[in-house]
Amino acid sequence: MITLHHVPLARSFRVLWLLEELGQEFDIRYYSIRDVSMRTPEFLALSPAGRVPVLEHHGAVWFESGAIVQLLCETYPEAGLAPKPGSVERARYLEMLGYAETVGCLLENLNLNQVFLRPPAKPSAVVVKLLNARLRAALAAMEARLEGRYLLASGFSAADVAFAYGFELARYYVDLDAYPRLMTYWTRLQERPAYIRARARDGQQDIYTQEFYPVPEV
Ligand SMILES: N[C@@H](CCC(=O)N[C@@H](CS)C(=O)NCC(=O)O)C(=O)O
Repeated sequence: MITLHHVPLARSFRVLWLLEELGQEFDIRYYSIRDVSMRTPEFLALSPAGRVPVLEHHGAVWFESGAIVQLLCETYPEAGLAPKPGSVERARYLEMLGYAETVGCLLENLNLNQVFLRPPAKPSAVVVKLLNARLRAALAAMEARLEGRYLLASGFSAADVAFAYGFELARYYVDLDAYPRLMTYWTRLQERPAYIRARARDGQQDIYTQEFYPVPEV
């Protein structure tokens, strides 16, 4: 009844993790960014830009991770993973869902330059340096703002699921030790049973071939 279309270590991990937090039973259909499995007419009928995540949910088909996160929180309100409209923390919560994609898009552009360009094409050192600086600035701003155990003062929420996915991937491009509060927060999230279950189902990633991608020499 619930099927997640997923690429290991991709944004679809947000939905995988949230479904585990919600205690839902679901199947996973695995894809790779490195082949044409997301360019078939069948997949494009589910996801217009040929991207993951897609969630098939009791007959409905949803794409865009931020929308899916929100729809799941609305579908299972008893889990209390999103502040209700009109509540004090609603604005902070929605901001963080959007901010997660600010980070996600920086990572996507770094991936395009540093991971997916094939010779003879070469990444622009200037563009990579700029993207890297923007990623560090986006994380530093969160480092300065994070005061409690989670993004929202009231506790764990779907905003953590959305944002932390990007923080985890930033390790391929920046030194995460520069963000000690975010590191402590991130360690706390990794200890959650639902996160551990989600990681176990994530699959073998075939995106990154290096542990770290330094900025190329200009
Ligand atoms: N804003 C979209 C972005 C989705 C997206 O770009 N997903 C990537 C994986 S992280 C993808 O499917 N890329 C395949 C491609 O670009 O061909 C979301 O949050 O769902």
